[in-house]
Amino acid sequence: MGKVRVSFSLDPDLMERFDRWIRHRGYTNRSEAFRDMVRECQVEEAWTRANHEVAAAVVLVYSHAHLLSRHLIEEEHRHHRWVLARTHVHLDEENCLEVVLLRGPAKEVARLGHRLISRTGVKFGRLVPATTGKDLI
Ligand code: NI
Repeated sequence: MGKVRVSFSLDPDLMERFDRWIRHRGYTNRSEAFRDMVRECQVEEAWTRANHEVAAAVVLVYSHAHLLSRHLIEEEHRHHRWVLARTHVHLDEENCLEVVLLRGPAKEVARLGHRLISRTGVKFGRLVPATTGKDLI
């Protein structure tokens, strides 16, 4: 596939910060960093379209004392169409870490993710928006 050459101007300070940032991230050149930034914009944009198919990871930390596992599993069963997989590890005597992988229309995936996170007893919850990768180059 051919490439398009892009040139744009930036303040020297901003360029310096960008170069520092790409070094910290482990990029070896500006082009690869820029490509990833554009892909990130694409993923973000896809999430604004309700029916667009997306993937996501929901990260949950909770105390198993709340019988929360059961509620979470019930919720996942109710929306099994969107649940790809789940992983549960016992962090210590009390705490559990769970990662639920979802795939489906952005609206449904976001709704289910937020429903899991907002359950009483969840100490930490994050919906990590991802992509099925189909539309990315
Ligand atoms: Ni556990």
